[in-house]
Amino acid sequence: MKQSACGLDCYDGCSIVYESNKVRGDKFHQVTKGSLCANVNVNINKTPRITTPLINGKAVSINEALAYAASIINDKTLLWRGSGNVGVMQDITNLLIEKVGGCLTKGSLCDGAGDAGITEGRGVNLTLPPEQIEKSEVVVVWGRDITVTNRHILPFIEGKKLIVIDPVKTKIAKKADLHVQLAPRSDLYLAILLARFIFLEELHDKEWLDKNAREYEEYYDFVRTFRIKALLALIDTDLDTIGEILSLIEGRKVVFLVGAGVQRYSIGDQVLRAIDSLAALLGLFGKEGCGVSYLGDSKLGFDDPFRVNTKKVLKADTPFEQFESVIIQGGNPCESMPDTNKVMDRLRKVKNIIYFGLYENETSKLAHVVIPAKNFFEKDDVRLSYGHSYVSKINQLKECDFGISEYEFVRSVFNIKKYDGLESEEYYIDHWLKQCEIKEDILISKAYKKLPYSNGFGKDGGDEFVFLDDYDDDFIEQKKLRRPRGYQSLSCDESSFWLLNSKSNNSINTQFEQDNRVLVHPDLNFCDDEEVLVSSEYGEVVLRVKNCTDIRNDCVKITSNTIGINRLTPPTISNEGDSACFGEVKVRLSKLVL
Ligand SMILES: Nc1nc2c(c(=O)[nH]1)N[C@H]1C(S)=C(S)[C@@H](COP(=O)(O)OP(=O)(O)OC[C@H]3O[C@@H](n4cnc5c(=O)[nH]c(N)nc54)[C@H](O)[C@@H]3O)O[C@H]1N2
Ligand SMILES: Nc1nc2c(c(=O)[nH]1)N[C@H]1C(S)=C(S)[C@@H](COP(=O)(O)OP(=O)(O)OC[C@H]3O[C@@H](n4cnc5c(=O)[nH]c(N)nc54)[C@H](O)[C@@H]3O)O[C@H]1N2
Ligand SMILES: [Mo]
Repeated sequence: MKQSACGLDCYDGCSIVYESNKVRGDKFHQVTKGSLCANVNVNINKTPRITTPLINGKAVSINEALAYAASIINDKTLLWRGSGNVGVMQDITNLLIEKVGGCLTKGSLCDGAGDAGITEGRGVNLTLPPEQIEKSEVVVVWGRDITVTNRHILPFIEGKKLIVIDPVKTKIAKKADLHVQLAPRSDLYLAILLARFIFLEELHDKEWLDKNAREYEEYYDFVRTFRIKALLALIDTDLDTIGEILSLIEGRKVVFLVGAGVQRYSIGDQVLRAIDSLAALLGLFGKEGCGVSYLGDSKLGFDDPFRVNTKKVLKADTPFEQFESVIIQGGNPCESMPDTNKVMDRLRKVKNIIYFGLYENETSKLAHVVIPAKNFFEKDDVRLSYGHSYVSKINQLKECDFGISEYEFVRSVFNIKKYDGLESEEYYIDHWLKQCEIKEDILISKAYKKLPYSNGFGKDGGDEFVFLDDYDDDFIEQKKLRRPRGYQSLSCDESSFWLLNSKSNNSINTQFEQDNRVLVHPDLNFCDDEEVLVSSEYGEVVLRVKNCTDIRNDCVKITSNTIGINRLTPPTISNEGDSACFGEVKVRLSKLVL
């Protein structure tokens, strides 16, 4: 029996047990407690792998591919790394890029905007331990599709009062005491409106605020500049619902489980900051059974041996064409980046693309050099998590005679180029492991705090919480929100729909099963399985209709494993955090003329 952990990009970071060629969950793991999802149990094994190295479409040996790669990696090289595997050893390629004077990326396709907002308000983004979630009385699931993306949290919230805030009636919303099916992109305004009523009804925790966030009177002035009626219309809710939310959370131990869904917008940082501000008003930081959980900064507090100082370009809007060679490692930008048409145009201008990955996809098809990688079953690594603070050692469980690990890739290129300075693989793995705390054989991250922010905010504690104090939203007309009269509904016109992004059970982003559906409300009068052209100002894609009463009739929903979804999405970069804004777009639907 061997122990290891799943390396896929997910909150849960399951630890696994391997016995007689079978993978199962580890029932002793503090969070994931034994069950595994289909992705790590089934889908990863049935997805065909790239097994042959290629140079310009011709099969070559791995040594030939590496020699060629080494000859084209230089100071005009960009490394674009995805999150196909979130083990820490993925970042070892930074050392190669530093050595050749190449370029890396900054920002994110994922949680960067929200993370920036959290950092503005709290100073650091600490993970709320699942043990605190378990101690709460009320759980607010806010733009997180937990039955799909974070299912191991479910046992921790069982039996609690449940509020779900999501434009989609998700599986968890169907079980909730209250589902607020708000308009997309209105969470900032909901958080502001709730704060306003908390002040009005004097529900704020003055004792806590006087110690930890003394500027709350200024926040009251700020939230009062918004018109209640305009906010209600924008959120598409009413005063009864606001009252219901407040009566459920008043005086209770409340946890907000905030997901990436609320912040896939230019204002994503403000959304998280407004939600944090709401939590601060209620005094929910640093207390048992309370807090705001978001995707935590898993590397916080660690000395990172792969942190390097290189040039960086945006990850979400990458100027690929400025480079002579581009290495794509553990990612699939031709499907996962926003504005696919622009991404493809830019990548086609690159002389040499090296694809270092597991599966054939739109990105590998464009590559000049293909290098098969090992998956997380086939190499050693260390797994941190953005959902909890437990650390797992990833141990090699299986052999792979065709692929190479990221360490082996870097080692080979160092050898070919006669570079020195690379330590052994064990050295780096140990470097991460030895920084962890060990409690009863369990590895715990440096940043673990039993009660985050109980000593105040900021890097070293002791600071105060900083309320949202500025407001900047170009996408909607601000003056209508703040001017006394003349407000018109800002939701979409009848022929355009918000694009809702979400994840699916049988895929992790673009890995494993793919989809070809657009979910629409039956009000729109499409037939199931009918093909429709979905278009935006950036591009178009033909998808099959699935009627669904769980979504609002001003939205369509497409999951992130749908080929072509990103032909529709904008290259917009969030105001803070350099993040992609997959949700900030309206699409049209047209019947296909036969
Ligand atoms: N099975 C599976 N699990 C995964 C993944 C996967 O692909 N498959 N991906 C992993 C990754 S990379 C990530 S980042 C996490 C992300 O997982 P989550 O944090 O759950 O984020 P999303 O899946 O982006 O969106 C969650 C919810 O946000 C809602 N939403 C969309 N727009 C809005 C809005 O404006 N306001 C509100 N309130 N809600 C909105 C969607 O309807 C959806 O239900 O999941 C991880 N886990
Ligand atoms: N429209 C829309 N687009 C989205 C999202 C959305 O919600 N909507 N979500 C965004 C989010 S949250 C994320 S995190 C990104 C993810 O986007 P990417 O980071 O591009 O991840 P994937 O598309 O899953 O591609 C992962 C690839 O990594 C490779 N891989 C897997 N394991 C390994 C390994 O061990 N080594 C190497 N070398 N390669 C490996 C596989 O070949 C796989 O094709 O997508 C974003 N794109
Ligand atoms: Mo993500």
